[in-house]
Amino acid sequence: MKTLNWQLYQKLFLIRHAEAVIQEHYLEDEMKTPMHMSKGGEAIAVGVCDALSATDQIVGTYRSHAIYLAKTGESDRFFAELYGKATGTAKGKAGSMHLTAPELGLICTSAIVGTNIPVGIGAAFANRRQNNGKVVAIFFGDGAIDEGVFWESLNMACLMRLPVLFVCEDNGLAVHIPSEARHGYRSITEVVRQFDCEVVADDTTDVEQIYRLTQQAIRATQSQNRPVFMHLKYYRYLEHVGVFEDFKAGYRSKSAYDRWEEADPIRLQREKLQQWYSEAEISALEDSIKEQVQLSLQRAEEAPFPESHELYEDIYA
Ligand SMILES: Cc1ncc(C[n+]2csc(CCOP(=O)(O)OP(=O)(O)O)c2C)c(N)n1
Ligand SMILES: [Mg+2]
Repeated sequence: MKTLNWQLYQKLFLIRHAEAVIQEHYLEDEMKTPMHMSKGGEAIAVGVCDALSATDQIVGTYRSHAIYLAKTGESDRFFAELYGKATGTAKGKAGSMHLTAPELGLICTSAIVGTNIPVGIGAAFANRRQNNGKVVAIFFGDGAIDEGVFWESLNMACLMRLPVLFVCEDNGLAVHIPSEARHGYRSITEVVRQFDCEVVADDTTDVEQIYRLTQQAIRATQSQNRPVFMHLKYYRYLEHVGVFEDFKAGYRSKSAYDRWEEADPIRLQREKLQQWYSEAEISALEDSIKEQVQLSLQRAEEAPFPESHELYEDIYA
């Protein structure tokens, strides 16, 4: 318990702090990439990614800062990518919306809603053929459910009994449009329950609970030979794209934010740690992460841009 909570908090704090540093520097206009911030949803990324084994695989969306940092724990290549530098995850060509770490199983993230889902199904199919025991976690937002490719992929995964976790990060919004204005059914979990898969649903902000739910989901997909649909709710603290709060934009109220913020995932976990660790120990951990991020930022700023010939390398056409 104690060690697990410490490990999970380390990741949560890294993500929250790295994004705070992005917020601080974004307006300098040196990070030439749209930013879809993870703030508010960190517990889902950390809980799921930490429960996966080192060889399991992940596909994500353009809102994947949290997934990348949770999976890798590193911030040098992350910041370099945001700054468009040669030392970035994709040599500065991909930006915030296409963070990857294939060597650690983070196969792809994609800016086009829903397009990562069939990639995850393909990977799961390959894993099944190779009988290698790997599980694929497919992250997507509630907006991706509105795409036909979600339903086709779910259908194929259930039909082929693939070892997949469908991880729906439901913030109730697609840009500014609430779920109620988009869905012709009352409950996505009730609809998905009609498929041949296990369904897990929770609106917790407790990373430890998400970690345990994911462990159960992994056991279920492996023992039952069928996918698990995980429906996890969170509150998007910031605007759809960009680094600011937008409660005055008129499409949502500050009171909902206040309710979710009371159970903020980072604070919740920090309070748990206080049972076992002194304030000095927790602060020392936070300081070391702040130092890591500061160094990454500095290295990213100082790193070179890719050379012009790079423009034609690592591309398909
Ligand atoms: C196929 C496609 N249609 C529309 C868009 C424009 N778009 C970008 S993000 C987004 C909303 C997606 O919402 P959701 O899947 O819930 O993810 P969230 O941003 O809430 O994390 C839309 C419609 C797109 N990128 N791709
Ligand atoms: Mg959404």
